[in-house]
Amino acid sequence: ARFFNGMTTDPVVREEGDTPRVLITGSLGQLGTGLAKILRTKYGRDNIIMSDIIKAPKQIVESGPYIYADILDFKNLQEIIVTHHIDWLIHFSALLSAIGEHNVPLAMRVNIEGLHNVMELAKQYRLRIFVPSTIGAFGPDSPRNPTPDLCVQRPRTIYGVSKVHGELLGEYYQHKFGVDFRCLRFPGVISADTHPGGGTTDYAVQIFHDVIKQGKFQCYLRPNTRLPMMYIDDCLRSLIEVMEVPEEKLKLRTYNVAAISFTPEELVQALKKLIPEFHVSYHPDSRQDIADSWPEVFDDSNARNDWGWKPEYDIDRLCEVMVDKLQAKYP
Ligand code: AKB
Repeated sequence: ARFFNGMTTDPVVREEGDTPRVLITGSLGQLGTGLAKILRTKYGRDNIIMSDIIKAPKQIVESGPYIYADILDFKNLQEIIVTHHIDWLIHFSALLSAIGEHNVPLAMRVNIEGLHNVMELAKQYRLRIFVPSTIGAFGPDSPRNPTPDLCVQRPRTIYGVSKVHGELLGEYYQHKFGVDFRCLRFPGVISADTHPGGGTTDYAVQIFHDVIKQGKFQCYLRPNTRLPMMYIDDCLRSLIEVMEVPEEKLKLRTYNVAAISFTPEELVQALKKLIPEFHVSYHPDSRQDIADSWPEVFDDSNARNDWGWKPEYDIDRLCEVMVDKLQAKYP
């Protein structure tokens, strides 16, 4: 038996092409439910384990395996990996940018200590691990239009600091221990079925709900604040594509992925093509300072060249699908 991280038994290493068994942490957030649905169709319902620390709604529990997993409890995580024969770990648990600023100690625990736990697990159990990063991993000294993969980062939020730490630690574990770490920097993600929580880009989701339900919207960013954004289907497709790409194609372990960049004003204009009458007012708050330090346009040419990334949703298509879905939800 090989000596492996203090254990004398060989870890079971999955063969390329085997159906992966996947654990998703923080799966009740904005991305987990949609990702689990797609992965279950591809790899089988029971191979995708959703997890979080709160009780899930009935439809989640009925849709496939859902378990309790606390990313701060290393032993609990070890037990889950072993019991469920996990091969891939998709680590979504995190506090987003705006809420992180209001609870820095909690953000440090969840975003940094939690990450340490999952990186160690990936090393011990030879997991392929995905950790999302973000436009928020850049800061006021970064080139903002366009922002390439490799440049000065130096973010000013605890969220951004924890994400740069995640990128660097993952890349370190990859070259030092051979951990199959994969990471994408996502723009603001826009979805109709699930809500983001505590982010700086959330206005671009909220506007659809408020305009459809109340015919008005109050925006916490100035009308000309340009940020990179992406519809959830593009986001989840990029994640699955980067998880499935053969290792030798990955020249980087952390890639920018981009789709659209717009300002609140441009989103309002695009939405007015579908819903001509609604009222918008602008009252910038502390999220404006965060947005002002982030990229305006993301350069994702490495993802496009290395593994064929290509977004499908522009601003008009994004508005059409959001309005269709939310008008059906709030008739
Ligand atoms: C946030 O606004 O904090 C997130 C992000 C861009 O990472 N949506």
